[in-house]
Amino acid sequence: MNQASIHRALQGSLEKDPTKGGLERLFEKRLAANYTLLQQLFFALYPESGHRDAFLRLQKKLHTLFRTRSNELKLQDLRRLGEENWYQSESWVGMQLYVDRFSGNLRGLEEKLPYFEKLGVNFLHLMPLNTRPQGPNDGGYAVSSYTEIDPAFGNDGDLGRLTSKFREKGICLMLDFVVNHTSDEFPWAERARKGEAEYQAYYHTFPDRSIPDQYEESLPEIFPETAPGNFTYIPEMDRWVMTVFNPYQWDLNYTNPNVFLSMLENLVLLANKGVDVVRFDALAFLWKKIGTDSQNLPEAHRLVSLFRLCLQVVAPGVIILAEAIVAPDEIVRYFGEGPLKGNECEIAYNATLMACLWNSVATRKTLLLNRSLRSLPPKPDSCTWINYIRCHDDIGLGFENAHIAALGWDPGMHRRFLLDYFCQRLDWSPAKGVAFMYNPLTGDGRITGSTASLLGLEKALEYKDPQGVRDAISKIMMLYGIIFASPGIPLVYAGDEIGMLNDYSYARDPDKLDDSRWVNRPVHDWETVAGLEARDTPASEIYRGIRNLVSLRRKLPVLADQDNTLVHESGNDHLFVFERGAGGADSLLVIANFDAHPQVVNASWLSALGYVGKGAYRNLISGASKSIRSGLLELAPFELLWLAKV
Ligand code: OTU
Repeated sequence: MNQASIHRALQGSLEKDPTKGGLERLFEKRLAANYTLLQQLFFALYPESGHRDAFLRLQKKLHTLFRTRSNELKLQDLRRLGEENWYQSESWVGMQLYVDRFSGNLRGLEEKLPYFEKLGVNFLHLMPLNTRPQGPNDGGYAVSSYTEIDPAFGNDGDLGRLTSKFREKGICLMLDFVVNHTSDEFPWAERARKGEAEYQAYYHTFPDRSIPDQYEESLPEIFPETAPGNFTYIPEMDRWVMTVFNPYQWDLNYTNPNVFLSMLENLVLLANKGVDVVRFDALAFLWKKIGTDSQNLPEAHRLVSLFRLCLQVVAPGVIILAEAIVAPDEIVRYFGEGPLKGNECEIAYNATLMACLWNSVATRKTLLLNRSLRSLPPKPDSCTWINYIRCHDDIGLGFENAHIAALGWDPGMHRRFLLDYFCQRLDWSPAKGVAFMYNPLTGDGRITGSTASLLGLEKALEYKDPQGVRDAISKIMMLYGIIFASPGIPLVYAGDEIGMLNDYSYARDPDKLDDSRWVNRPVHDWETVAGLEARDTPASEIYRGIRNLVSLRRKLPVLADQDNTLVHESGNDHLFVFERGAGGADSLLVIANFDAHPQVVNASWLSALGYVGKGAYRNLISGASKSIRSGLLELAPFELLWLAKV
């Protein structure tokens, strides 16, 4: 039983009109319910002997922040908390987009609401809107204010109007909370640079290289090509500052309780703008320790849980997404463990599924996918996934070497093959991906590129290869059909719904040319959108396919994430087979063929599961029943089936 269920019980007894004193009293009840855990977490991070006053400041701050939250949002909190685990519903379908590249600005986005409604998207991840340096700014992840909107996107009034429209239409809003670092133009950084010791203590700063060098012995590099090392010398203050990401992104020092208290305020002020899901960016990096890789440390988990339990006292209807693109076993830990199980993040990116799907595209086999999914530790029943194919970042090959080796492959060679396959180093590969942070010394590297370009559409159009075009479209629909049927919220990366290809214009922009992730951050192609209904193009076929998946998913309550997923061994290494709601009348069996050749599965097995009867099966995606002429059900190359019980 997690704290959310305690709060649900607490509010159950609320008087009819909660705004009259009820909410105020409810705040006290919520604080009391979380108090013990809050105190344990706080003093575990900031020893009581030296931080009693900071804990008192925390309690006062929570009360003040509660008062800053509007009654409308407080009532939404009550409703959300009352709808137990609302975020696990099959009704959610998400889209991730850059407001400027999709619609110019926030006002432009308001005009695009019909586009989302027509497609069926009701969950929007808007990329960072906050003010950022004018030059390189990591796509907005170099934050110069956590509360001010960059004028390029609009202002608070525009966001306020948009979020109230979202609430009206039942659209869920996710915004980033870049919790690990600020830009070097953030007010705290400016004051640190001017020599104010109080603000130098907001970051990890050092007078010389002795401690940075100790850190470097075990710290990996995130951007080895463009930002080697993890520390940057700042002449104005004659000190080194920790910069795990880019030199203009200064890592915050959470051993300083003032950082936590200030960032908690920034978190609540962000939530009070009408945000429903807060994406904790790079939360794996929050706590640093010499002799470790300073990722996924226990203190980082305690810190995230402390944020979570504080936010819950003030705004229990707002939930947290863990952006932890790390090893599979580590990701699940962001849902909370032990007494913190279900008290850390409600949602996490399913980076393991994403990476394994791309591995299956390259190998046409599903062995690693099945093995990795099977070995994922179970997640708390109050948590769920964001399932995605592509996002604004690179594809990290985040699967375990042990699983690769268990399949008889050499992990190093296999990773090299994947980079060669996706990054245009194998002539026969249809993929047109771009290498990201490739290190020729170690062979390490990541991959970027749009879904359509990575799956062969770009190359097929280039070479006027109709079969290649058909295969690419089938693969796009197969991958999205898998995530639409998977437990969690499917997230469409804006542009994928119309098969947008790589955008190479970044190579002409001095602020972007050394970050190939920009190849997959296109300006939305509204001209293609205008022609979707009229013409029969790859874009219109993909768009109709995605829209069909959205509407199908909404009609299938079995797709809600009720911990009801079973990965089957089909006996065919090219097929990925999983079942939702096994044993129930409304269950769904998903079969995906990753091979370029037809593949078969034993019809008597499917019949025993209840999906083949009288020699036929019902595929919900095509809406048609199909008869089987032999003892085998045949799948075309890259075909995806959603089978209902017959
Ligand atoms: C996250 O990145 C964001 O998604 C990236 O866009 C930012 O560059 C980065 O943080 C810094 O804010 O934190 O858990 O491989 O995919 O760093 C991993 C590069 C992250 C990013 C990775 C990711």
